[in-house]
Amino acid sequence: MAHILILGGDGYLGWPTAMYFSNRGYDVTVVDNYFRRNACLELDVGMLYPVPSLIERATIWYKKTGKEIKVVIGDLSDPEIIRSLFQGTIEYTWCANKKFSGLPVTVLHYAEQPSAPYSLINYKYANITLSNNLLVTNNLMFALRDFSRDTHVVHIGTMGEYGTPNIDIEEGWLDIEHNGRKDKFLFPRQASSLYHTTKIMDTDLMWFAVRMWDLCITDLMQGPVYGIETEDSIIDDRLKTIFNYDEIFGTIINRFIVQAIVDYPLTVYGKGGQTRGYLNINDTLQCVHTSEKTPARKGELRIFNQIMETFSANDIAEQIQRVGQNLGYEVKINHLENPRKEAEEHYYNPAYQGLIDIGVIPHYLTDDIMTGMFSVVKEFKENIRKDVIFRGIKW
Ligand code: USQ
Repeated sequence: MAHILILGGDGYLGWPTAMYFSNRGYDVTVVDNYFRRNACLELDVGMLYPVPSLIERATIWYKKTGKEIKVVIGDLSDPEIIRSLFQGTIEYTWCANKKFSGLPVTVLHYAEQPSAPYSLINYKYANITLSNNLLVTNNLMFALRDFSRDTHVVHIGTMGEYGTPNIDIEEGWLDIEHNGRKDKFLFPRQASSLYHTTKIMDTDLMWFAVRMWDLCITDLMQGPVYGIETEDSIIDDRLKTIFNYDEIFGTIINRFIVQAIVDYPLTVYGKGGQTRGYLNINDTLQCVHTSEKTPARKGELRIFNQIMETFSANDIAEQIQRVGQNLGYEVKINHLENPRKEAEEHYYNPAYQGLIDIGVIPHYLTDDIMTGMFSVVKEFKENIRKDVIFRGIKW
């Protein structure tokens, strides 16, 4: 069984990824320090439903499927934790069989503070974001250099690295001709939050490690993800992923569906022309799996834009209003003063063919998919707290 190490295995994407690979015959180890849960508690952001601990979830998974997901609770910004995962000296917090799985064939790196608003609450949260995200990535690069240069890394980057330039966005790289000479460089990057800036810095750290030590890395520039259920979570309600609808950790589509259900006018920021590339959580799993099956070459930093379609904030609000009204909700749309500093009307034309070329089949945000999300969220309506939906964290 191929060993997959998932860094950040307790988060919105990490836990569904762990079940997905476990169900498909991989030997999975997850590592997490409960950053997301602790931050949700500290900042009192609420969640759609309580989520069992990682150990409880791995135990439920084992009982239901007979498959083991090994769990390590540890802070990956501590280099010794990452190194021990490669050296075989790690102490598992939970596993059914105590045997070390050996060097990972692939590392999936999700272990980052993922929220733009969190990174701009104040200097303290900015520093937590910078130190966690950069140290984890750097610790991973050195562990690979020292113990396992052939391990393929799949890192979740962000489309936000590119910002919203007035030219077409390529997949990671740009051919440049200057004074009659040609070369290929990382596509120019200009993020509009400190969180997104750490992802630019991650790409730079990984590109350095690839050039110096011939590592093999795939960096997936992902857009905002939506969705709750995955094929693997439907066997038990307690296996559902962490679902946030608050201003800090919730992303726009998930937030708007929750807002529609509790009759909270949809919080479109500013003019609502902000356009991004979106994807279903199930397509995140598919993209990561397809990247894992067709790894980057040694000495290659391979970059894909991981989105399936583009929408403006207004497009999303209008679709949710239409679907919500068909379901009997009275959905209002509100244009709030934008707490973020971002272009509200801009050119946006990213390329996103690379993942399709290696076999990904896109799924789209249809009215049916939205209706399915409404029906899951509705079950937890009583838990929804209106006070956490908008607090106005300013850039
Ligand atoms: N927006 C609203 N109203 C809201 C929430 C968001 O109009 O209530 C707008 C924002 O102003 C922004 C867009 O919707 O223009 C997306 O915002 P978001 O909060 O859904 O996503 P973002 O902050 O960009 O970050 C999310 C994830 C992050 C990931 C990123 C991909 O939290 O981890 O990297 O999406 S991307 O946006 O492509 O950079």
